[in-house]
Amino acid sequence: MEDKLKQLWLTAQAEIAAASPADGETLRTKYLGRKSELNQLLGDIPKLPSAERAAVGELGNHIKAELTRRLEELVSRQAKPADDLFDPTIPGLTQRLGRLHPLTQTTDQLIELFQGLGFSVAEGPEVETEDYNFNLLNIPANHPARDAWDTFWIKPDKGAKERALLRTHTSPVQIRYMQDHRPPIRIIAPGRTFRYEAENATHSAVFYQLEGLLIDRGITVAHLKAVIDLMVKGLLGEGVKSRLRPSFFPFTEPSFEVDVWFKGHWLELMGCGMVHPTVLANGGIDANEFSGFAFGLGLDRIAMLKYGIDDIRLFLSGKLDFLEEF
Ligand code: FA5
Repeated sequence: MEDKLKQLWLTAQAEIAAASPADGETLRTKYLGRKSELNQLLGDIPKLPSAERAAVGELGNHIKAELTRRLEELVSRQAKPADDLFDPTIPGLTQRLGRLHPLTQTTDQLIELFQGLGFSVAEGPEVETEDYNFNLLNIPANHPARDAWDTFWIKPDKGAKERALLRTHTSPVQIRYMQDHRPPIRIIAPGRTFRYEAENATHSAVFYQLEGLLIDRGITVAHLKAVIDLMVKGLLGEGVKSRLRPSFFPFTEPSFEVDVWFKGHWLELMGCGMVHPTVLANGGIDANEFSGFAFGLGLDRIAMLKYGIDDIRLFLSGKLDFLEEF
């Protein structure tokens, strides 16, 4: 009896699973009707020896209850007209659209601005040699100016002739470009830079710079100042206060720092100056014939000003609620 019940259960289950709602009534008669096999088996239970009766009875009732439930479920599927499943008032699933990172937006805007002035975009490697990052920029080993760039050095391969590092600024692109091109030169070079520095609201160990380099005959500080003014105003607005402050960089002479007034204090935005004759010579350019200016601005800093962000660390935090504001 127990085997018969189990066999019946397996057959019924398979048939119900494969059935369509329209078969519901037929199957109910077949498996639960008065003349069904199940009903007959249940009717025979009282004839069993008393030791088996309880267990078989329980199995029989369980199968009956389960078949009833499954058949009801099968029929109820039919009860819903297909149209009910489509509710046009439910809001659609919106696609989450990606967007450009605020630093990318700022970079793109600067590229557009400078392309309008006839500059083109150049690039250089993030892993640099000591020569390009320092020596050829007039910063020899042991020069105190190196202290301005706390450097991530890369463990040298055995037999390597030169030390490698993560570039501390985008200025090496100046030399690389001069070595490959003759003046007139007008380039910008945006890119990622690295410094072994303690991080705070305005300093990050990984940040972005945009280098600018213009070389031609008769270029003076007046040209530099005009371009910087145009850039600051074009990006941050006509009314933005900025100042040029005398400074020192080994690769420019004279050198300046550009500061912008931000939330009650001057924020250092960029370094700049007239390209040092030694640097021109290292790039293969005759300093008697040509002169030029260069600048290196902090892209994170300028994006902070533009969007009113007060902590630089947010840029690389990967926080979606921050990124979705732009
Ligand atoms: C330089 O890196 C020079 N290469 C700039 C330059 C280029 C001068 C060409 C002259 C000619 P400095 O270390 O000051 O300079 O950095 C330039 C700018 O990068 C700073 O003004 C600042 O805006 C940004 N910056 C520097 N350090 C950080 C930092 N840790 N986090 C975020 N921004 C930084």
